[in-house]
Order: sequence, then structure tokens, then C-alpha cells
Amino acid sequence: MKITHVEAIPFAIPYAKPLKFASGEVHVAEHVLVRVHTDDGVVGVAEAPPRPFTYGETQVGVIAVIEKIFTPAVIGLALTEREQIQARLNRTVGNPVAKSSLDMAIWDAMGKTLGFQVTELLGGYTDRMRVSHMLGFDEPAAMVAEAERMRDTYGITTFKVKVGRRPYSLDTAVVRALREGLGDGVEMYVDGNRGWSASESARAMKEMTDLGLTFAEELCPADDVLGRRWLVQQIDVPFIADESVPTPAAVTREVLGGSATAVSIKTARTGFTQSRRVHHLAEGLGLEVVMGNQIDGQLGSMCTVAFGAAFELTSRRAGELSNFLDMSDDLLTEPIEIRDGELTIRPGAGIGVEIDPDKLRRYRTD
Ligand code: MUC
Ligand code: MG
Repeated sequence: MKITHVEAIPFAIPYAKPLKFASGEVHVAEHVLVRVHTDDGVVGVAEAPPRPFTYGETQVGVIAVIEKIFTPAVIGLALTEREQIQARLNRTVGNPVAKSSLDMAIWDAMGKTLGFQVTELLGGYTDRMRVSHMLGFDEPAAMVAEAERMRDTYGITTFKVKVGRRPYSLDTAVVRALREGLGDGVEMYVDGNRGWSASESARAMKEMTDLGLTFAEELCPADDVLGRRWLVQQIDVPFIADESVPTPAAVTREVLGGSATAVSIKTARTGFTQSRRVHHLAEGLGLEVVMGNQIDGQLGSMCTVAFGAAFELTSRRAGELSNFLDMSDDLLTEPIEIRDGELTIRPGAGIGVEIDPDKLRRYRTD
């Protein structure tokens, strides 16, 4: 059960369809595969997707902090000493994606050692989640066609629409076209990635009041403190904090400060250990929760569903689990599949996935 060795392996897999949004665009999944080895010969895996435009982390930075700071801090600890591991990781500020990948690989190793799925160890509420698909910037007709393809091929009926462009009419036209094209049977919400000002956001949301949106996410920066509070009071749907809440403390601050009324939990950013804290906080405060997507590959998406399925609150809403479909390939021996609008936990122990050695050889860049 003791950690003997940690690997941080860079890999790059191109996107067949790049994702574009207000704070950036992603053309290649330049991620890091993290493997935690134990003295029993068990290997836990997880994936770190660095997002420089959101947290300032890069692929080389993730590898450097894992190799130089985090690995020496956790070698020799038992997998079960997770709070001790957290305390040691948290001596370093920031680096949420690097910390989370190590935390999740440790949970995977623990599940494999004990013979339980991670979702069982976390809470075991259910074994599946409904899927929400994130639609990146494009022309209205192309975004409607993508949503129709997701609905017809995978049974997905919940869509998160990226907004935050200027003028905002570019985005309100898309949301209107989606509602007209897909009808009232689909659920839609919008995510601005801080692209608009508070007043632009208020005007855009007013223009879309007849479109039946479920949520609005990060329409303007949380750092525009008074503007953001004013906006949250203007609109009549829950306002999701995403990149403004990289830690449980930030959730408390933003929610109690009136800058958010719902929260996105991303396992890529808070792992399993810190995501559990965010979940408990959300439950205690009575917040709605959406399991978000950090533009994860298949391994990251399985981590999201492992966590989301563990609790009633996180499995109530569709989770953002489908953007791996836009990648040209992935690393798993058995690709994950969305069926009837749902993603299901794999039966095996841990996160329930295996890395294909040939694919890793093909895509690793070290
Ligand atoms: C999202 O929900 O914002 C885009 C940027 C990022 O940090 O995550 C993605 C999705
Ligand atoms: Mg977001």
C-alpha cells in the first residue's frame, strides 16, 4: 500500500474538432498521464489536462512540479494516508490540475488494491450519469447540426452552449437557433468563460429569457466583484461558478459573497479528495451542482463520472462527459461509450480503465 514511484508522462493527441470558447481554444490534447506505483505492484492512473488560460499551468510545468516537489513529498506514504498526502501537496500553492491528477491516481491505486471501484469508495450512489455536451463557438447552423448529431447518435439531450463573444448577439443568435432547431425537449445552459462584462451579460440574458435556459456559468469575471454580484441578482436562473472556484475556500467566498448560486465540480481541478469537500459544502449550503469538463480525455471523463455517480447531488444533473468525442484518438484499451445519453462506470476496481501500451507509445512526447 506504500507509494514507491510516480511517473508523469507527457502526451499529445490532436482534436478532430478543436474546441473554441471565450477564454481560449484547444487544438491538441497536450496532457500528462500520471502513474502511481506501490510496493504491492499496483499502478494507479489519472490524467492532467493543463489549462494555461484558466489556471496558469502548462504541460512542462505539471511534470516539473510533480517530479520535483510532489513525488518526493508522497514517496513512502500509504495510499490510505490521503489527508497527509493532501497536507503535503497543499504546502505548494496553486497547481490544481497537477495536484488533482496525483490525488486521483492514488485513489485509483487504492481501489485496485482493495478491490473496489472508486465510485463505491467515494459514496456509491449510482453507477451512471446522464451526459451534457459542450458546444464550442461556431456558426449557428454548424452548432445546431452538432447538437442534432449528439442527440441522434448518442441520445444526449442536455447542451452547454459556449457564449461570451462580442457583440453578444453572435451568441444569442446561436442559442435561439438551437432552441428553434431542437425544440423544448432539450435542456440548455450557457457558459461565458468571463468573456462579457456584467452589463453585457445582463442584456444578453434578458434577450434570451424566452429560451428556457437552466443555468448561466461564469458570464463575467468574479474579480469584477460588484458587477458580478449585481448580475447574479438580475438573472432568474442559478449562476454557476466554475473557474472562479478552484478550491473549497473559493466556493465559500464566491457563494457567501453573492457572486454565484451554483457550482461546477471538475475532478481535473479538485481531484477526488477536494471535490468531495466541495460536494459536502454545496450540499450544506443548498447549492445546485454540475459535474464540469476541463476538456478531458477518456480517462479524465471516467474520473468525472466516478465522482459524479458517487453522490445523489452530483448525479442529479447531466454531467459534462462527452468532449472526448472530439479527440482523434485516446489512450484506453477499451474506448468508453455513451449510450442512450448516459455514461456508465466500468465494472473493474479503481477507475476501471486500462492504458493501451501501444497507444501510449504512439502519443507520448518524452
Ligand atoms: C468550461 O466549463 O469552462 C473551458 C475552459 C475551461 O477551463 O474549461 C472548459 C470548459
Ligand atoms: Mg465553464
